[in-house]
Amino acid sequence: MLIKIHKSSDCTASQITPESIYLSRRSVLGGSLAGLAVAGLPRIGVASEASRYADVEPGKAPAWFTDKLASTRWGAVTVKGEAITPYKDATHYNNFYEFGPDKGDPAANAGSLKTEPWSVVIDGEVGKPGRYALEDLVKPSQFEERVYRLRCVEAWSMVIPWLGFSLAELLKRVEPTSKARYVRFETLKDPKSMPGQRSSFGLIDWPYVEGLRLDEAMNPLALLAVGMYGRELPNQNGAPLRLVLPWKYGFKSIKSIVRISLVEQPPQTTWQGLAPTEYGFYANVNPTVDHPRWSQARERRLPSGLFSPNVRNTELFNGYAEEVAGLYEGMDLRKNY
Ligand SMILES: Nc1nc2c(c(=O)[nH]1)N[C@H]1C(S)=C(S)[C@@H](COP(=O)(O)O)O[C@H]1N2
Ligand SMILES: [Mo]
Repeated sequence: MLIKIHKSSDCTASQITPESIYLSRRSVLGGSLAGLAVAGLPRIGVASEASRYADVEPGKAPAWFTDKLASTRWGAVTVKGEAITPYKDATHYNNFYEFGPDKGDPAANAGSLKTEPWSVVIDGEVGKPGRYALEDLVKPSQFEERVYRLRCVEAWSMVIPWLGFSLAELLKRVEPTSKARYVRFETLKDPKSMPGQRSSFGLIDWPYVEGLRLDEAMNPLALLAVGMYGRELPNQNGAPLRLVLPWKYGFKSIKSIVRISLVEQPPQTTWQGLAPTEYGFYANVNPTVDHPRWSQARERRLPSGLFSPNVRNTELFNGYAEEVAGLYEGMDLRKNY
């Protein structure tokens, strides 16, 4: 994302994806956000939930996570007729610069991240500020499985089944004041466990910061994820808590969140700070507004290889226009990129 143009070597990980994984890919049919919610399954362990996805190794999940699985709404949101990306690709082709600049670095290095105990500070323009233990944040929330497209600004994409809860629901609970207009999110800063923060890869001013307008944050599509593929989030995907905004470029979906602040002014975000002409505050997926160094009209859907590049057209708002276009009515999307 920084300075790299795509190389064909970027595809290596997906080219060696074993055939068993291709065969176990399922295509999921279903409704939209308001659509079908599959009834909660009887209470079973995390291992059997993970086996909903044949290619997933179950992890050792904390109690606050396993306890919620019993009442999870499985398949609450799905993508019609598009295959779910193999777990191996979703967990070994990552951007998480805290663990290094290359796609394989997060999987190789994120083991050092200590996700338990974890707490999140909620502050700024809220009636109920505080430092919340993750289990307390999660306890009142309804877990849902939502299958979303993820479109990176680098023109590759995946389809991922997330597990999480509505950001709007959490924000309402902490009672934003009438002055709150934006939400600012911050990732953990811990150079001891995050090699990217102590390396000479010094362009980023840590911690990683992202932001949304309050009405965007209140959109029902905005998800706080704690899991994917029926199990808890692997560290490289942003454990234990990350944002997922399927209508925006992937860099808005900030990982390993330690702070959520309700603020009056638009927050300065990491990528805007680095290259304001390339990465805007809104970063809505838009095939008609090119990145200054490449086209955004098309995307490589992973797994994508040299001989089957799996290229498709990019859709406005990544296919979620029905849900989010109203947020941007009257705005010039070319100026507000
Ligand atoms: N803290 C943090 N969050 C981050 C990033 C990062 O480098 N640091 N990369 C972003 C980018 S560019 C993308 S495309 C997505 C990738 O999410 P995934 O690895 O789970 O697919 O995470 C986003 N969130
Ligand atoms: Mo990205």
